This record gives sequence, structure tokens and C-alpha cells, in this order.
Amino acid sequence: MLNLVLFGPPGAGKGTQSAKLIEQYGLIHLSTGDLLRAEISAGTTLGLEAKKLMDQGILVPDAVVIGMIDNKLNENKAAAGFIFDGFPRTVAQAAALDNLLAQHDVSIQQMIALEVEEEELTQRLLSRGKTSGRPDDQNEDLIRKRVQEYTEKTAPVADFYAQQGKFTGINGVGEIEDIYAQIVSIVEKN
Ligand code: B4P
Repeated sequence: MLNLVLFGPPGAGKGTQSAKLIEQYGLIHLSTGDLLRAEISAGTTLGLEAKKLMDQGILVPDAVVIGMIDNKLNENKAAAGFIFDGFPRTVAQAAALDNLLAQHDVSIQQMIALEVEEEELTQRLLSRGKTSGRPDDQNEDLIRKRVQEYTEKTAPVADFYAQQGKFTGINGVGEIEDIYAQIVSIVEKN
């Protein structure tokens, strides 16, 4: 089983690169952002609560996203592997993921981090906001709040994987295909 964490700040290219990895390796894509937006679209209680936080650029509670990932792992026991995109976003989520995977006798092989500066992130997300309809992509202050949440709560997750010898950072600025080629070379070493 190939289990990867694709890591980086909002707009770093996680979703973009995940789509390419899924196509090549037949992995299941687990994006907590997508799962939360599906709950919002379905109008569930969980979705309504999450929307209030997401619209402010704030992370939703750990227990909510950990529960969603647990459900997806149980639904896909025969999978070739998973790409975790936008999860884990806190050290508590990372520890919970290790425990959940251990219950299935598997583990994360590698965290690949896409490194991009804040100004570039802001421009990408504002540009996506023109067509995505995502409320959290349409306001510069909100984008900066998301980056601040990342810096304070999510960036320490990199150390969690570095301590396990599973962290690789790459430059997330450049042509999408060139960045993807670097990701593949890391995956192929595992
Ligand atoms: P997400 O849906 O994960 O939002 P994201 O980080 O903005 O997406 P992503 O980073 O994948 O976008 P991509 O780079 O591909 O989360 C949204 C919200 O949900 C969070 O703020 C939080 O409230 C909540 N949430 C989600 N998961 C959570 C968790 N685990 N715990 C708590 N809360 C959680 O794309 C960005 C743009 O850049 C695209 O337009 C793309 O075309 C462009 N792009 C990509 N690569 C490029 C390149 N190389 N050059 C130029 N442009 C590029």
C-alpha cells in the first residue's frame, strides 16, 4: 500500500498535484477540504458548522476531520493506497492518523511538502476565486488568515514527519509538470 501526505499552505498546489498522482498510481484521494465542502453542499449539520469556520479561514475541530478520515479508511479497505491532501493539518491530527493506519496494519511512507511564498499563494487563490465560487478564495484578508492558521497550527506537522524520517520538501513554484516530476521521483524511491 502506498500512503502519501501531500502538504503545504493553502494554494500550494496540493489538490492540483493530487489529481495527477491519483491518475498515475490509482490511489484514493482523501481531501478533507473536499469532504467538508461535500457536507456543506448536502446541508448536513456537520457541514453547516464547518462552513461557519471555513468562511472565516479557521480550521475545523480535529475530531470532525479525524472522524471523516476514519470513515473513508473503513470504506476503502481494499485500496492500493491513499493520498492525504490537506490532512493532517495539526499535530493532533497527525498522531490520530498514525493510530488509524496502524489499526489497518499500514503507515505513511512519505510526506511531500510543496513550498510556496505567501504573496504567490495569495495571487493563486485570488485568481482561483474568480471562477471557483469558493467564499474563502475571494477575499485577501481571509486568504492571509488561512496562511496564518497554516503557519501557527499546520507547519509544525512537518516536524512530526521529519522526526520519523519521512519528510521531503520541494519548491512548489514553477511549471505544474516540473513539480509533478519531482514528486514522482520521490514516490519512486519509496
Ligand atoms: P482545502 O480545501 O484543503 O484548501 P486549499 O488548501 O486552499 O487547497 P489546495 O492547496 O489543495 O489548492 P491548490 O493548491 O491545489 O481547505 C479549505 C478549508 O477547509 C481550510 O481553510 C479549513 O477551514 C478547512 N479544512 C480542510 N481540511 C482541514 C483539516 N484537516 N483540519 C481542519 N480544517 C480543515 O490550488 C490552488 C490554486 O493554485 C489553483 O487555482 C491551482 O490552479 C493553482 N496552482 C497550483 N499549482 C500551481 C503552480 N505550480 N503554478 C501556478 N498556479 C498553481
